[in-house]
Amino acid sequence: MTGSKIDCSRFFKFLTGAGIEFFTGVPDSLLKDFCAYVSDNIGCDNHIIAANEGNAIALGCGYHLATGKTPLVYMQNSGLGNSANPILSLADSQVYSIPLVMVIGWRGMPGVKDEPQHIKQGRVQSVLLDAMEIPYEVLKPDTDDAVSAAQRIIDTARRENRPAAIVVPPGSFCGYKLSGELPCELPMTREDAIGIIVSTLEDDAVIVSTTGKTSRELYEYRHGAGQGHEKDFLTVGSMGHTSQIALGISLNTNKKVICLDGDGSAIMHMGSMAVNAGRGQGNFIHIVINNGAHDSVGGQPTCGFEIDFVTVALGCGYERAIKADTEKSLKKSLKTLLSAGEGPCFLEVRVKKGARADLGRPATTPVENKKALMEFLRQNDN
Ligand SMILES: Cc1ncc(C[n+]2csc(CCOP(=O)(O)OP(=O)(O)O)c2C)c(N)n1
Repeated sequence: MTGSKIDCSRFFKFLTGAGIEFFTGVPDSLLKDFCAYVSDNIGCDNHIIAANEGNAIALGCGYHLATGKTPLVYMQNSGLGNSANPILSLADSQVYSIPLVMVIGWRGMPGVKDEPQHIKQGRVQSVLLDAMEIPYEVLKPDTDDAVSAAQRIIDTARRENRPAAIVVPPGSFCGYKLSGELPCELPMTREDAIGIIVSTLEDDAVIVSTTGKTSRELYEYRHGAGQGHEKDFLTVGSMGHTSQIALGISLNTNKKVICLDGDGSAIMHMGSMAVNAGRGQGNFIHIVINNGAHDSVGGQPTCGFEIDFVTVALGCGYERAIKADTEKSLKKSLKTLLSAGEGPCFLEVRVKKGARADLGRPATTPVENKKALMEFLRQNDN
């Protein structure tokens, strides 16, 4: 039967029937229906949402070493960079030669409208896969076709003991909604928290905001308040690197620099917290808005609610670290941190997941954003 989309249930049943029983990766909006289906239909021991895509490749390799079986590693194509090292120096056929099946969401596919941070990645994706000598097939939006392509890729991965990839264009999978989500008691949304934070800051504070809806909500807040965007750096791509951008700015300005991070993003490159703590100064405030999820790409869970960010921050050596989960405690925490002393500070804000359905996207380009911020920093630090 020919359909116009891939049926998650049939595709998943095919994969498990073909002996693919372990799934790991970092979520992508193009794969959200498939990943939700996997979450609902396989035990959590066999589906692990990894901190970053390189970790997912390594986790899959460990699974293979212990079981001899073939893992599946899913990611957005922006995760290819994170995974290049373990693909080439661990799983590659000239190193440990490990069979694994990658499922890659094709953001920025040529001919399909997408955001600036995805355009180049989407255009060079095939070149990157070719350069890494990863055999791949692009899925067609039809279940039978997708199953045949996946079968060929699994066969290649196993026959040649190497990573091989299935590339997924936008809109390939039929819709599937994760079942059994528990209601969240937390009163604030991310957007509420952003509004409170921005309206509490000193006028000349600089904000570096993380990838996904945080940057979109910050942009809309400024717009709605009739403010310009020159004090904000929107990290539209480069997930997980926001706090290092903020650190780099903060070490070279007298202004307060606020990193608005997400839990998924902070966890993706959590090692940067150790560097922030060691090198950041009193003008650096790292705020993690923790909704326990990769909300921007479908709300898949992170371990954000299972870990204690404040303890991690204090253990790394931030001068102060506090947690807030209500409007009142957020305002109080901000007051404390904004008047704090010498060293870098940390704030975890726990919120419920979710965003407005009509949330817009920045109308300015990344280069316009960069120029305006650089001009603001230059003029105001003189
Ligand atoms: C390297 C990389 N992997 C995956 C993505 C896709 N992605 C964009 S935003 C996002 C979720 C971010 O989660 P979090 O930081 O917790 O913020 P939230 O969306 O929950 O506000 C993901 C996975 C990406 N942009 N880059």
